Amino acid sequence: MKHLYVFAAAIVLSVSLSPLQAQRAVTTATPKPPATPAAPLINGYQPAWWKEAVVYQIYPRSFQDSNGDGIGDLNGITRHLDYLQKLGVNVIWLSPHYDSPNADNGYDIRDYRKVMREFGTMADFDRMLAAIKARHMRLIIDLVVNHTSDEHHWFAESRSSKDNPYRNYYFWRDGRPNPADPAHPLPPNNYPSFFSGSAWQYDPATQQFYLHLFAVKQPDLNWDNPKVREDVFSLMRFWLDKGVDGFRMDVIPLISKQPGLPDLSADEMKNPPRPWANGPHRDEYLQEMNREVLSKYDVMTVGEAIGIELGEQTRIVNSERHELNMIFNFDAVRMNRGNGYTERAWTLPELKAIYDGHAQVLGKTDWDTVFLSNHDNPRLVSNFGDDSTAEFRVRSAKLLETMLLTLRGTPFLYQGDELGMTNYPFVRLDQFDDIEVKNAYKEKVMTGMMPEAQFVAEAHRFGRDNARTPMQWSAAPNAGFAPAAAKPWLAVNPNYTSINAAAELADPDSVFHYTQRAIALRHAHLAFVYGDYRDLNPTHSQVFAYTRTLDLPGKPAQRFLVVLNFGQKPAEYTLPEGVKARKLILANIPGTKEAGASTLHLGAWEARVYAY
Ligand code: TEU
Ligand code: CA
Repeated sequence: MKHLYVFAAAIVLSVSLSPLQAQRAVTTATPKPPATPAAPLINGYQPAWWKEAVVYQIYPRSFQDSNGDGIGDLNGITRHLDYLQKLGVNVIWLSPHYDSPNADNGYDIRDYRKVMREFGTMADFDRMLAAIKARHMRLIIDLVVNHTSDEHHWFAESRSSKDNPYRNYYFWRDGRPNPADPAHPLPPNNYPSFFSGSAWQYDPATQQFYLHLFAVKQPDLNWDNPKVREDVFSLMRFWLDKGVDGFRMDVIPLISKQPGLPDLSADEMKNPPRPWANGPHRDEYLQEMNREVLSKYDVMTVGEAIGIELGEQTRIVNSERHELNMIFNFDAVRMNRGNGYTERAWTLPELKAIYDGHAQVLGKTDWDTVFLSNHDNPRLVSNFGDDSTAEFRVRSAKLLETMLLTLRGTPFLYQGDELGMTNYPFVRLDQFDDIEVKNAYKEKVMTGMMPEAQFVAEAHRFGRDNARTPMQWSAAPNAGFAPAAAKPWLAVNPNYTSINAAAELADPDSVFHYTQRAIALRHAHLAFVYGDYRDLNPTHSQVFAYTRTLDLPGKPAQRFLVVLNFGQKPAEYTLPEGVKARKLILANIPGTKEAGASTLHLGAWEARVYAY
C-alpha cells in the first residue's frame, strides 16, 4: 500500500516541473495515508518504509556551492540528486537549513520558517524537495528545538524585561552571591556547557543569568512552558505540510530539565548528559508531540539521544509508547573516546558487545539505527578504519560500509564516507572553524592547562571539522565543491586530487561502487532489515562474523553470513557448525571466493557477504 502511495506521488511529479507545478505538488504531499489494515508482520516486526530505508546525511554548508560564495547551498544539493539516486540511498537527512547567524553552523536557529540566506530561498527548498520526491526519495530535516539562537525573536523579547510574555520561554535565574566580588554574582548552578565554561550567561539588562547547555548564542528553551511546546509543534506542522517526511531531532532528550535545576553531584559531573537527558517530563513531552503532530503524518523520526543508555532507549523507541521511531545511541560512535578529544583504546569484542546488546534489549516493537559517523565525529575511515595507505583506506572503508549496511537497524551514512574521505591534516589552530574547538582552546590552552601541540593533535584526531570539509567531487580546483575563483568556507582536504567522486565513478572497484552494491544488497533482501541477527563469535578479537536470517512461511529462507576482518593482519576463521559459506555475493577483495569452505582465509581488512 505504501509503495503504491509513493508510486502515485511519482506519477504526479514529472522530472521537469515548472516551479509552480513543483510548488503545488510539494504542498499537497505526505498526509497520513487513510487508515489501512495493518500490513502483516514480518518476522514479528511491523513493516515501515523508514525501517527499510538507507539514509544519507547532507551537511549543506559543505556539499556543493552553486553560486561561488564558498558556501554549499540548496541548489547545490538539487544538482547532485542523480548522484545520490545512483548511490541508492532513499532518504536524505538535511542538517539545519534555517535562518541562522551560524554560531554553530545552523544549530542556532533565528527563524524556523525561513531558509538560511547563504543556502538559498524557500523557492530553492521547494524545488529541491520536489526533485527529491520525483526520484522516489524522501527528505527528513533537522529539528533543533532544545535551544534557539539568541537572535531568535522569542529570545530578543525574553531578555528585554523580566515581565515580558516571552520571559518564561527560556531559563532565567538570579546568580549566587559572590563574596569575593559582590558586583559579579556567580552562576545559579554548576552546570558546564558542552562548549566549555559555565552553562550560564549573565545578562546585564535584567541582571539575571540564562541557561545555555551549548554556546552562549544557543539559549535553552523552557519546554515546561506549554506555549513553547505549542510554538514548536506549529513550526513542525509548517514543514510537514510542505511535504517533508520527518525529523532528525537534535539533543532531544535534553528538552526536559531537572526540576529546580540543582547542582550536579560530583558523580554526575563526570557525565552531565546523563542526568540532563533524563528529566522527568521527557517522555511526556515526546508523547504530546506525537499526539499533536507526528501521528497525523506518515513520517520518520530519529532522536539524537545524547546521554541515553540502552535501557532508556527502549522506552523512547517502543512503538507502543508513541514517542519516536528510533534514536541515535552514542555507544558505538564514541567507544574510542575518553573525555574531550582523548583517545581510548577499543577492542572488537567491545564493539560486538554493543551491537549484540542492542539486539538483545530492543524487541519487536522497537527499532534501532546504525551509524558510525556524522557531522560531529571524525571521518568514518579515519576513525574506525585505516587511512594509513591508499590500499588499506579503500579496503577498510568498504569493510565499514559492509558492516553498516548489514547490521540490524536503519543505516545512516554521512556524506563523503561513500568515497572514503578522510580526516583533514590539521596542524594549526587557525585551520579550525568549529566553536567547540575554539572554546576548548580558550579553556585549555590559554589557561596553560594543555600544551598547544597536544591540543591541536587531539582536535585533529577527533574534531568535528574533520567531517565538515567540503565534498570532494572532482580533481578540479576546490575539488569541484565551489567554482575555482571561490574560497571555500573551510579548506578542502588536499587529498581531493586522488579521492573524489569523479574518479570513483570512473572506477568500478571504488569505495563508491562498492557502497552502491552494498546498498543494493540491503534493498534486495528483507533479511537485512527484519531478519534475525546472530553474532557467531563474540570474543574473537579480529573477526566480526554474524548472520542475518529470515524464514518466512511459504518463501525460501534468506540466510546471509557477513565476515569482517578488522585489521591489517590476515586471519584464518573457522565457521561454527551449521554455517557454511555457500555462495559469495559481496566482497571487497576480488577473486577470494572460498565458496563451500568451512575455514576462511581473510586478507587485511577483508569483508565478505555469503549466502549460506
Ligand atoms: O550535537 C550534540 C552532541 O551530542 C555532540 O555530539 C556535540 O557535537 C559535541 O560533541 C558536544 O561536545 C548536536 C548537533 O549534532 C551538533 O552539531 C550541535 O553543535 C549540538 O547538538 C548543538 O545543537
Ligand atoms: Ca553558495
